[in-house]
Amino acid sequence: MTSVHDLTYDLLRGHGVTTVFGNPGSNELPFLKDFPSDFRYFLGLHEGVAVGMADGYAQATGKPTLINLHSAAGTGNGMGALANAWNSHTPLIVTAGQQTRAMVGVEALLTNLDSTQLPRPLVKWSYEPSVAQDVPLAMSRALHTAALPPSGPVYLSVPYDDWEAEADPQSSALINRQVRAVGSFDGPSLSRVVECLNAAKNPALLLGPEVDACRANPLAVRLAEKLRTPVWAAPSAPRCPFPTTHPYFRGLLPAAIKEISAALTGHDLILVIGAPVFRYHEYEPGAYLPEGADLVAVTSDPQEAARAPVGDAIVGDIHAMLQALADSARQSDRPSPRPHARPTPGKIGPSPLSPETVLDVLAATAPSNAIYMNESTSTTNMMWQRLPMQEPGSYYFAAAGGLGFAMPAALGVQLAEPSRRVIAVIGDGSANYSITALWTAARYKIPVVFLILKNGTYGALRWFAEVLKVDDIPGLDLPGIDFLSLAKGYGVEGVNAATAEELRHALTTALAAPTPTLIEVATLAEGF
Ligand code: TZD
Ligand code: CA
Repeated sequence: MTSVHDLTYDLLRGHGVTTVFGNPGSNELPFLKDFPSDFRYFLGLHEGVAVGMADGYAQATGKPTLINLHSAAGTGNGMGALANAWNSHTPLIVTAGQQTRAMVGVEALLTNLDSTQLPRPLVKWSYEPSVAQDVPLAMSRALHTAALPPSGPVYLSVPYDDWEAEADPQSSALINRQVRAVGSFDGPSLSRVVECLNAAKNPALLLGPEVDACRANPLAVRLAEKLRTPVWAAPSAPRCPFPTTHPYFRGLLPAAIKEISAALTGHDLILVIGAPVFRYHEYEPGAYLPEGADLVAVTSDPQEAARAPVGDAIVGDIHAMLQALADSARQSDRPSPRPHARPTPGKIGPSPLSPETVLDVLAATAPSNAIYMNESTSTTNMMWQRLPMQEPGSYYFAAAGGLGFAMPAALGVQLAEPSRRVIAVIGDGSANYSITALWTAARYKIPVVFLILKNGTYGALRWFAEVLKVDDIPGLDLPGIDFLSLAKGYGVEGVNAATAEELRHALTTALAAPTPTLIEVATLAEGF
């Protein structure tokens, strides 16, 4: 006989899902038993780390990724990270062990009460099989559902006695099933967009994370060069869809209604690809679009299309639609957009360094194909301006703004991209939400460089307090955190860099090392 356990592993193997991120408990041991030697398990010491690692891994590979968490409490600890995964359309299969069926009714310890409700609304689908023989079908459905557009997390709760049950022999048909979504423009909708582009006097291109997620960045460059339009990254973009070094690139759009209109003034057509319209943050009411502008959005997400307050939208496969647009757009003969002014270099003064200087040193020292994880909240704009991000998959940021993403996601991205170097730029506040990621980095020798910008405060919240015109906020300062001791405690090499020269040296050494390094650098709490 084949057990539900073995058949499920065969199914996962058949889908190429042989990497598991998790944190186990007693309910999960029957799933993890006899762990096959061709599978890898990465232990996170907190569920936010397990989900964050899986999020990074899934985003960088573009493939559904399996997470195994402990019942209700484990799921709860992972929910903050799940908010980010939901917003970035990350295909995650979050599994959690349920109590054994015979004891769910009496609510024994570790029963996951209303298990399918728990992760909502941050999952596309949530399920607990009614009988053990349904587990392989449920896992198969989870794999396909997570991957189908718009991709996203799903949740599967499995009573632990199900794993040793006998599988339905017919379930083996699931192993090789393929499910695909196709969908580009039909003729009329493509012609309409192309006609709008041809008729526009001064179009603008706004690109979102989905362009990077399907590695369509070179197509975006082709389209922009044909149209000769300036290009912005969509507000709050958690990935980098266009080379930041390209002369047409204008940077990250602000995330306020009024400021977006101001930045786009003068454009009569705004083409948005692979982003919601828009991911706003600070509230500054105003017109959604500049006077006289039309907007067309292309997205894989029907909800994003439906909820946009302005413009038309077309839902389909981003890569296919961008390809069609790049092929069909007419080569414009308008003058090329003027190259965007480069930021002035940060002043190299004594310690503490300005964040601009830190980023300039980083840009000058890191390899050109480095991958940057950003969780330094007050320096996000500076990163878009100063870091050369040229290849697809060069930048990741928490898509829901939930802190605790970048340190573990850095590990997942580094595992997915062993030939590139991952540098996580982390604020001294953000570093604490998933600090145990350091242990996982050391344990599995994942050579991420963690660059901690220590300005002693929640800098972005100080800025936001000014936006909201509120004073006397308690709890915004963070004195007295010693990141070198934390690094030591978790087994990671830690080094302090006080000057630009020390930072350059520390980065060079860290980037040559086969193991992780934490670099702590004191920075000025200003510049935003
Ligand atoms: N908790 C979680 C899970 N996510 C959040 N986004 C916040 C709290 C609120 N928050 C922000 O949105 S930014 C920020 C907080 C606490 C400050 C982060 O401080 P930092 O970076 O030191 O990491 P800066 O550069 O000093 O802002
Ligand atoms: Ca800080």
